[in-house]
Amino acid sequence: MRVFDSWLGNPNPRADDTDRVRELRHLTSRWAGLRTLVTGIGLSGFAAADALLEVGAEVVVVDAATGEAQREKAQLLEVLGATVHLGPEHVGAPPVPWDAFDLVVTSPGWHPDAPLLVSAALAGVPVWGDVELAWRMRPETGAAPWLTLTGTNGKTTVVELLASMLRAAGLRATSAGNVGTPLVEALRHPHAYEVLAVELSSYQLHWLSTDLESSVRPRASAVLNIAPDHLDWHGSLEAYALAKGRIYQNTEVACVYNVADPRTEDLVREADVVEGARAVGFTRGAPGLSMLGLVEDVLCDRAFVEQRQSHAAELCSLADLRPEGSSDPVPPHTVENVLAAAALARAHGVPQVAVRNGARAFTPAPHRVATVLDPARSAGVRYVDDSKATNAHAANASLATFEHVVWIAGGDAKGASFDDLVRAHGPRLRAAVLIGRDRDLVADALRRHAPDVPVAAVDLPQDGSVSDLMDLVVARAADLARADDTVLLAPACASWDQFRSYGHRGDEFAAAVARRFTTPPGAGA
Ligand code: UMA
Repeated sequence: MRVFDSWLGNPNPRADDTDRVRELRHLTSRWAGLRTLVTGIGLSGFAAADALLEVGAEVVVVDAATGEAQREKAQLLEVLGATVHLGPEHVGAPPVPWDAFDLVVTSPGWHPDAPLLVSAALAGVPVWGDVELAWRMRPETGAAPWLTLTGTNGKTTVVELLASMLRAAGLRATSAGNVGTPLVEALRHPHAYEVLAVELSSYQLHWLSTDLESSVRPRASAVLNIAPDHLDWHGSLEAYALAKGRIYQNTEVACVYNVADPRTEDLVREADVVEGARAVGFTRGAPGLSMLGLVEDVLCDRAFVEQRQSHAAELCSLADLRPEGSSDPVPPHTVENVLAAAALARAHGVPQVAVRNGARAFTPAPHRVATVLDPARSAGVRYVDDSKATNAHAANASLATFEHVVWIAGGDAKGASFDDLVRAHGPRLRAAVLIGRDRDLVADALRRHAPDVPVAAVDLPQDGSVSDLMDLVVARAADLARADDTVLLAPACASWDQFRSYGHRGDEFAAAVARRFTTPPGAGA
């Protein structure tokens, strides 16, 4: 047995795959009788246990939680033949000695230093994530190829854009993975998909098999960007980046990287890929050879065209990326997202026209740089909800979209610092309205790097609700804004200190804007 001391830069041990586990390569391998311990009964754990039971494996499931959702799922799995242990007392050590197990399949949210996973490694029992399991459960022939992507921000948007482009090409495609549908579930869909658009988190990438040769082999793969996030889970930015870089491993056709983020290109350079796989960049500038990029207002491809030495193929224009009838500026990161999705789609042979039709058909999920009130109805000021900007990297992208901004920021900073963000955007800030637990961190950065920017701090009123808070925030922002400015909710922080979620925070903002600017029926002149 070999135990990795520094698997992907992570200090936690990891056991190599055993012979019994190494032979599991496709759906018709010898799954029957495989003795598995599944950790977690959430989305991925439930799907993994269900799939394993169907192929005749012996399945034990453990989960620290004992809520109604867990109990219901436990009952279902028990009917199918699993043994389930719920409660914190069951997640510190295996329910029976480790020699009763061949494999642990872990849910991505389990930390690598969870005592159970460390104990499995020390006992020589390999641990896979649900993504590795899904890969090994593909049919031996005719399996749908995977187009995979990861990144600190933009993953969900790009995976949905990619799925839209694949469908526009007439392919039976869906998005799966971190975006919500576990991969094992997508694989078992009764009407098999022809190709999968796969979003992978750094957690999921961490738990790929140590047997790299048999592990996931994407047709094309992309890292969109890398910025500090989830450092508590991975231990360091280096370990986080290395986990992300695993996505390029075994890529067959194209490793897609972000020209503006050299770390992503470095990861391609270090990856062990299938012979013939190419590095393909995407850029908001003019594309070099083997890149997709922007020339004036046209998104074009100089990577997947025959005469790429001298030619670029037109994919779509900026106008195709705006909602029908909208005159909103196209945020720079939207261009990058479309180019990244297009690179993955083109690597799979999707024609130019389908890239354009897929981009046009795509509707972004809410709370992502969404205009909630047209300037014509609010004294020339645009109100924009980017509540999804829960870290500085994401806020950076939306702040870069607008010329003069009244910035609404603050919340749970998750240990981050805001110096770089304020240094980059200070000159275009008209004012800042700050909320939430860590608002002083943002205020301090403003004081250091943009001391002339007026700052208003808004507290939750005593006995008031978050709706009252947002009314005050919008009122302050409206007072500070001038015609042609944008009032931008891009908090650079998580919302949990005051709101249920970033969605809740964005909804409250939009509602407060509507209350302030919508004339009640019958109140008009
Ligand atoms: N649990 C324990 N002990 C632990 C940790 C968790 O018992 O130490 C149990 C919980 O009680 C719960 C279960 O494990 O019952 C949850 O497992 P999980 O956290 O892995 O969550 P799943 O429901 O399986 O969802 C996971 C992804 N969640 C995480 O990575 C945290 C989902 O991504 C993903 O959509 C889903 O698999 C399907 O693939 C969500 C996410 O927040 C959206 N991802 C992070 C992000 O995007 O930043 C990485």
